Amino acid sequence: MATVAPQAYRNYVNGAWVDARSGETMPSINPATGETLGRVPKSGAEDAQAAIAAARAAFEKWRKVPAPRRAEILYRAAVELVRQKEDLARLMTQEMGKVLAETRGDVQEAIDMTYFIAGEGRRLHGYTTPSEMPHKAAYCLRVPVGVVGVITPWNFPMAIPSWKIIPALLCGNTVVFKPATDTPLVGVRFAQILNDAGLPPGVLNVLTGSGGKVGNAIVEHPDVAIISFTGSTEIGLAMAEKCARLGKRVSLEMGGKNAAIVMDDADLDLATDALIWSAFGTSGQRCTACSRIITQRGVRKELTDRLVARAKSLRLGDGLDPKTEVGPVVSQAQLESIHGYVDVGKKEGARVLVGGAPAREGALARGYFYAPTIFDNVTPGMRVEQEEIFGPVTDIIEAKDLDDAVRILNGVQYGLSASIFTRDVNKAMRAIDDIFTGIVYVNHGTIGAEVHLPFGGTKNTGNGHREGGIQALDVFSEWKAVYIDYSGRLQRAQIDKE
Ligand code: UN1
Repeated sequence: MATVAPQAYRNYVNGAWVDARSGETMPSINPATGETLGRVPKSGAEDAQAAIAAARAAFEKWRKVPAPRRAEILYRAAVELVRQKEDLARLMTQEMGKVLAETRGDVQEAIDMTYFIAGEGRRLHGYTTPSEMPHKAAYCLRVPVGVVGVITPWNFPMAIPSWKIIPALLCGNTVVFKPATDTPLVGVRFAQILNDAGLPPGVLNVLTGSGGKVGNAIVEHPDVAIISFTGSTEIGLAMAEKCARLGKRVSLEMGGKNAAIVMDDADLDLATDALIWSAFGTSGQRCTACSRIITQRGVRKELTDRLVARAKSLRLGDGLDPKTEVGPVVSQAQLESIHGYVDVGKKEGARVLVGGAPAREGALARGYFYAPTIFDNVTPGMRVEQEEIFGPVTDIIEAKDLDDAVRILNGVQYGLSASIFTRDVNKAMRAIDDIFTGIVYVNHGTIGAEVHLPFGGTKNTGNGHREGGIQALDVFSEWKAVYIDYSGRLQRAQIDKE
C-alpha cells in the first residue's frame, strides 16, 4: 500500500512545504471506492504569486548552472523514480483508477523521459555556420526563457508532467507546476522526488488547487513566460487567447478523435487485440484512445463480432486487483458526461452493441464505472463521430475503400493519432502519406507513443508544438544567434559584398 509522507499533502514553494494562504483544503478521492485518499491545499491567486516570485528569483541562478550539472540532478531523480516506481504506481491507481500495469507504465514513461532529456544536458545542440564575411564567426545556441507554468491533466498524472517539467528544467527555466485537481497527490510526489534530488529552492514549485483559481492566476501572471498545458480543447483555446493578449508563449496538447482503419486484408487477431487495448485501456481516457474504428465491408462483421465478444468479457474493478482489466473513470462528472454522449449517439441513430450504461454490480457501485461500449451504424458527421468522449466508447464506421477511409479519418477537427491495419505495404504507405495527424501507426492501435519521438497533433489537437523527442526543447528555449567579428573593421552584412 502506498505511503505518502505527511508533507506531501502541502504545496512546495521556494524550498518549503506550506499550506494555502487561505488555509483551505480539498480532498483527493479514489474513484474505485469513493474513499478520500488525502487532503491537499486549495490554493488561490496569492499562493500563485508567492510561487511565481520564488521561481522568478531562482531563475537568475539556475540559468547559469551548466546544463550537464542540471542534468545530474535529473539523473538522480530518475534513479529515485525507479526505486519508488511500485509505490508511485499504487498511489496513482488509487488516485485516478487505471489498472496497475498501466500506472506502472505511466511512472516508467516519466523515468524514460527523465533519462532521455537528462542526456540532452551534454548535447543541447545549437550549430555553427559560415558567415558571409571573412574573419567573422557565426553560431546559435539555446537559452532558457524564464518561469514556466505547467498545467496538466489527471489521465497521465506523472508522464505528462514529466514531458513538460523535465525539459523545462534541463533548458534552465524554473517552474510553477499545478497538477490536475483530481490527481494532486501524485503531482506533489513527483515534484518532491525532483526537489529531493537536489534542485535549489524556488526552481520547481508545486501548487494544488483548481484550474479556475490557481491555474488562471499562473496563466495571467506577467512573470510567467511560457504556459505548457494538456487538457481539453475548450480550455486550451481560451488559454491561448489570454496568452496572446499577454504576448506569452503557450504550448497546447488538447483533444483527439483518433481512428483506426481496418482493411479487408488485415490480420484480425492482431487488430482485435490492438483495438480493444486502444479503445478501452485507461477506460478510454487517453487523448490517444481509439474512438473510431473505420472498417472495410469485407471484414466488418467478423471484426465487429470479435470486438463485441472481447468487450463483453473485460473485467471491471479496482485497478489494484491484478485480475482487473478496466478500472473506473475518474469522477462522477466524467461518468455523467460519457453517459450523456451515449444518449446522444442513440438519438443520432447509432446502435449500442455492448455496454451503454454505468456498471453498478456488487462492489462497482461504490465507484465510477462505465461498461465498455461499442456503437455500430455510426456515420461521418454524427456528434459521437466528431466529438471527444474521453471514456470507454468506440464507434464502428464502414468505408468503401482506402481513400474513403482516410477521408473519414481526416474529417474531424482533431489530428492526434491514427492507425491502419493492412498486410499491403502500398496501402500502408499511402495511408501514411495522406493521413493528417501527428502520430501514425501501421498494424498497431492508436496509443502508446514513445518518449524520444515527438508527441502532439495537427489541427485543433494542438498549436504547432510537440512534446517528447528533442522537439520538446523548442518549447522551453529561445534561440540566440551570435556573431563575432574578428576582422578589426566594419563589415556590413548584405551591403559590403566584394
Ligand atoms: C495522453 O493521453 O494525453 O501514447 C497521453 C500514449 C501515452 C500517452 C498518452 N504514452 O498513449
